[in-house]
Amino acid sequence: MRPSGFARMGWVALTTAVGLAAAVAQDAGSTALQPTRNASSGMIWVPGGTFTMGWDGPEARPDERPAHRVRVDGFWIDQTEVTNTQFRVFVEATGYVTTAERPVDWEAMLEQLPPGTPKPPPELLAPGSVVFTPPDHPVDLRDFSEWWTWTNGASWRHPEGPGSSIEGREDHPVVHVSWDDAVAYAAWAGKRLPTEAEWEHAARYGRDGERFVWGPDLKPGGVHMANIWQGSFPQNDTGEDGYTRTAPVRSFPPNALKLFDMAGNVWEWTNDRFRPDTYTRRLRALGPGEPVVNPTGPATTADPRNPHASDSRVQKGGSFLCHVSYCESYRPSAKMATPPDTGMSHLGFRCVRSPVAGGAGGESGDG
Ligand SMILES: [Ca+2]
Ligand SMILES: [Ca+2]
Repeated sequence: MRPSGFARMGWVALTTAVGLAAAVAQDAGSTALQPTRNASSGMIWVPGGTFTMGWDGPEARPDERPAHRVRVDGFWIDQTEVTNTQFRVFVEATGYVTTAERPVDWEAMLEQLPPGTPKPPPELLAPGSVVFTPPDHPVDLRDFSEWWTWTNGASWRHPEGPGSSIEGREDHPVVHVSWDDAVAYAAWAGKRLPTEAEWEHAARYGRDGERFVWGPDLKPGGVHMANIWQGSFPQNDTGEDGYTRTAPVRSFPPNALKLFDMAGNVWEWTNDRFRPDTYTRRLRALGPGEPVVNPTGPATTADPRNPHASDSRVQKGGSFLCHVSYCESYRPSAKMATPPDTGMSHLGFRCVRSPVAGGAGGESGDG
């Protein structure tokens, strides 16, 4: 069998983090008085506002449609993706062990697989993660197992597997972190993961209704605006933008809010559950002309790529693997969905913080 759709239902590693979680910081005060940058924590204030979420252009996939008006309250957001150095501080302070560093719980994983799936060989249940391994020839783009390989020993410390390390990549985004890992880090830091709406609002800020977070053209004036893929996917990345695989955060121009890598470099976990019909369902419950206010995603998952998964979360922003011929997911409306126990070579995160404690749950009208 293929390694399970790569789902790893491991230990839901919140116990440590919950015990250590700082109370949500009280950056309270009126929005008008909020400073624009919280230098001590590397966060940027995102003013609340109304924006157009989703995309109706010809390149939009069904899960990006229909575009609709959304209003979100103001919040703080990390200026960069969480780096290896930042994640190391968390691990050293807490002793946290990531999902990829733990053996796979076969009984739990079985719940995400078709009934009767045979137990895989022991090496597939040993600690590991899914590593991007480019083939040396053109492949069928419908079969992602052509360029993803389950690799024992791969983790945030060893991004390409045993023998690789993050030495010299201290300021690169951490990768091979599951959603559970990201939530644990956020709780420890007194932060949380963004909703998809918060993430897209911050990404689009000042560029409402544009195709990219910087405007309508992929390379304005010939300048590379994001760490993505050039060449033939997945066998030959020419690295014309300066990087194959991850780049140090802050390597490309920031968006209007001075946020880096809101397009490309690594995908970023959000808190929202995935359904391909989220926006259709959202608008069904709404009167004409009204914006959706602070949406938090559907209460239940339906992920066609992981049909047996009881949970699947949304990622945003695309990655160094995105290319116009394959996914073009460096557009701010694009998204990916992954079970929360899975990490990959191109998947990281950044955190947000509410000015007052916020709640979580399904959107009204969902269920
Ligand atoms: Ca690149
Ligand atoms: Ca990114």
